[in-house]
Amino acid sequence: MPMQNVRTTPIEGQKPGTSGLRKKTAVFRRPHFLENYVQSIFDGTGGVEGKTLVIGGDGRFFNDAAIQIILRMACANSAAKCVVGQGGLLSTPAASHLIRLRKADGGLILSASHNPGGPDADFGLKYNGPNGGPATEALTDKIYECTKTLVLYKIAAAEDLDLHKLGSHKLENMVIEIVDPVADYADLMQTIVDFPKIRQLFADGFTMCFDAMHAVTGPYAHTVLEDMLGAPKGTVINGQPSPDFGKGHPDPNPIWAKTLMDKMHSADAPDFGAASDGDGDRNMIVGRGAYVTPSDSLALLTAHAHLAPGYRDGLAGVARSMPTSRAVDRVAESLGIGCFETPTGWKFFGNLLDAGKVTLCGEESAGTGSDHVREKDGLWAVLLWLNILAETGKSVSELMADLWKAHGRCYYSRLDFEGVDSDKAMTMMDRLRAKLDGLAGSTIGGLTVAAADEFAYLDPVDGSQSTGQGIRITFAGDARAVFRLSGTGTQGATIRLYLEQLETNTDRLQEAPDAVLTAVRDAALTLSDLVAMTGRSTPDVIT
Ligand code: VG1
Ligand code: CO
Repeated sequence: MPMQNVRTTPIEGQKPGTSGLRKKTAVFRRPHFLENYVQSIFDGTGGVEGKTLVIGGDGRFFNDAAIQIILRMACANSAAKCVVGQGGLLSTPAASHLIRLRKADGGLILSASHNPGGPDADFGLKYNGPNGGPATEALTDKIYECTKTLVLYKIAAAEDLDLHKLGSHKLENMVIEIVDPVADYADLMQTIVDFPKIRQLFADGFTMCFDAMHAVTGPYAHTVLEDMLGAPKGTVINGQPSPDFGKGHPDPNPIWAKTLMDKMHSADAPDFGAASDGDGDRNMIVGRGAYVTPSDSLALLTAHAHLAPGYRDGLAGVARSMPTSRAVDRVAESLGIGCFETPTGWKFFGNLLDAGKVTLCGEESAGTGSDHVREKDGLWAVLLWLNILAETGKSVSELMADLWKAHGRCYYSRLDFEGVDSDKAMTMMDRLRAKLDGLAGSTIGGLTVAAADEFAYLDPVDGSQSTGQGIRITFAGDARAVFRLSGTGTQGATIRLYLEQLETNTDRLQEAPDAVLTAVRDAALTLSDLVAMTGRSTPDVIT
């Protein structure tokens, strides 16, 4: 079989963001674009000769075609073996698990996660290391450097492989093993949560709706919730992965998972609702008439994890991304365990998990996970919730009310201003940054600034530093506003404004979040001059 060395030239803009490289699908399909990036991943990680790679994606448009290209390139670069999810499917957490289970050298995950899919939408690719987690910043920097000097990539001239045929196949000297994407993951879940207990819960009539949003979690949820745990058929909705996610936006939040939200607020709402994103690493939790913010969900899971067999001995510690609310900090303090604050993106949790410093981690964007893999894991979070609901016999709203009574409530909201002119967004951030030093002590709209800085992270495990990770302004009275620019968008800039207000008065734990957050929102908008600077007065998405 002929191996081709293809001459190429560096392609600009192949810098990985918060979670791999994300671009318009049309950009990924341009001549050499994918190939250049894949070769840069191979080169940047020291070559793939003799290595084993795990490959799979969320099933979006171009998933299978991209996998065929990656397989031919892995072969030409002398990889020993590729383990591929059947049909090219692997949820991000399942891929992370498979890398660890097979002791693979790394993996390529094809996904743009919560971004829409299709020929006119988004595509993405990321590299995970042998620990199953996203490449560290040091490694993504190396990959990016390779993209800037690349002049050649290697590819085998071979026919497409049938990705649906389970078992071992050969491409020249490389073995390709096609595996059931769900089986190993489902086995892992049984070692963490109490399946018999949850099965009993469903047998007793507990009702649930899981919205897979036409994305990759569908097959996992059907198998685990309906087949293994006995939830009635129909518990999982939108469970068939589709290349354009049923023309939807596979982002599990109250805006994009509106069908589920409406159902959970209707008269005949089930006991429990959940949704997951394009690649299955995010989760939304909602009780009957009660939406749970991801930050609160992390705090709740931390408080009750010991009820599940996998965490019976307690947690080593917890970690949250900086913009995530400080609800979990308060729970961690009461448990007497460490709580780490990291920059946004799962790659920053990997070292803490590997070093055994933390057991649970989470982000305000609906990512929660634990040390069972090195990615956030949507279905796992749902199962842990079910375990807790089964053990306590309480409803979602009862559990939340108890949590707030014990620790106070961190009212929380995120405002996203999307598709903002990049220069304007940068200028706004630059001006805000320039003001930070003199802010402490000043009063804005009745709130006094307690501290203001730009978050920088010193990794306590390997000593690496990450700067420029978001501007945070805390106010007297336990309010906080955080500004960041998104690193996953594919068009213009997205400004994220995160708002938080702690309330410990037990008479004020059931207020409308919007009303509670008005003061901090107004102060943040005044301080940043966002409206005048960007010409945008209302956010596109509020979660
Ligand atoms: C967003 C979220 C972040 C998450 C990242 C990847 O990043 O805010 O918390 O880790 O997406 O999640 P950004 O830079 O756009 O704010 V996923 O589910 O896209 O892999
Ligand atoms: Co995702």
